[in-house]
Amino acid sequence: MKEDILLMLKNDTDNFVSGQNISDKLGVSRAAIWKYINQLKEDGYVIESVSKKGYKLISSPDLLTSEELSSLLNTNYIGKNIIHFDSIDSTNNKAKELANHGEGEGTVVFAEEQTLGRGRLGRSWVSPKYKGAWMSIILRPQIDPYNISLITQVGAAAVGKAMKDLDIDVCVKWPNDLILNRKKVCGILTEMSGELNQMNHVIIGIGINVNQDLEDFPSDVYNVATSVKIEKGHEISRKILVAKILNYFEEFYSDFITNLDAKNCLRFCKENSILIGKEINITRKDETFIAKAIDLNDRGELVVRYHDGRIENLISGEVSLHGFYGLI
Ligand code: BT5
Repeated sequence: MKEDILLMLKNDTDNFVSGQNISDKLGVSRAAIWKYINQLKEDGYVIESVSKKGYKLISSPDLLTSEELSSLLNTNYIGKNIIHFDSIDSTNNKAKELANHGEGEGTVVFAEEQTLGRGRLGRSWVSPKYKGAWMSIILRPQIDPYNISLITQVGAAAVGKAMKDLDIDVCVKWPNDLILNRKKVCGILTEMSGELNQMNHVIIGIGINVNQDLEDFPSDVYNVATSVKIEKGHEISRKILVAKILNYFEEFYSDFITNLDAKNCLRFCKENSILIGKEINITRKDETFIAKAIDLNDRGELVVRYHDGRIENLISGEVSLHGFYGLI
């Protein structure tokens, strides 16, 4: 009901919408409308109420809800169903649970805050309230599980292109990071459920630091992390950024699953790679190897050349720029 009232106000922002009109259209009492209007105000909507005239929407908050995002999306299936939480342990956990219960492809789970945000290999992801974009997309690609790592590249290209549109000069750090001014601004966690040759579902979790200040980062990530706000010097609209990401995501992902062709997104990742052409450290268990990153191949693998001339295609793993003490 709250959403229906909001929609009526959004459809007529130039005028007051009378309580009687809302009541007639939605079949709710005037007292109930008053209650919902107050809830909307608590959510951050600025609504002018004038007796005998009704309600007028003055401004909307920067929330990652379906009401705020749907008019900005031009997708056919990505983000057509948005599930929004004020606070949750991890959007990837929720998306996985929903996917296991049959939730369809393209559903996106958002949370304003994650209390147990996850990185790869059991690491944690700092996700303070209203400051970032913490989201997970449910996918059901009919592809060989062998190609799963390409989905991370699709996500990286979508985030990267969206940021560039907003004049945020990010680089892609294979396999799952976006880097802004030599610090991590976005991390991607792709998780799959399925058998050896049969994919059940894939969850791509994307975490973007948007409007944090330096003090929002705890001391253990302070040196490696940054936000768009820190680097640009001003806040940006999370909903505009997120809508652009989902629009690009559908474009790249559809290309990939319908034509089994990820070359557009791979071209973006390659052209904006922070690693290609540089010496990198490759860490495996407790050992570190030095090699030069020379290419991103059409399976989304990082091609590296060791000092002895040996070439290897890395499927995933821990890499960092040599000489930067693991910072990037
Ligand atoms: C990642 O892991 O970069 C994947 C992060 C994915 C987060 C999203 S948010 C929505 C969805 N739901 C989830 O629960 N997760 C996904 P990894 O490459 O393992 O990097 C993790 C490391 O990054 C940590 O060990 C920290 O050093 C650092 N880190 C933690 N929080 C960070 C932040 N907000 N910004 C930058 N770096 C951070």
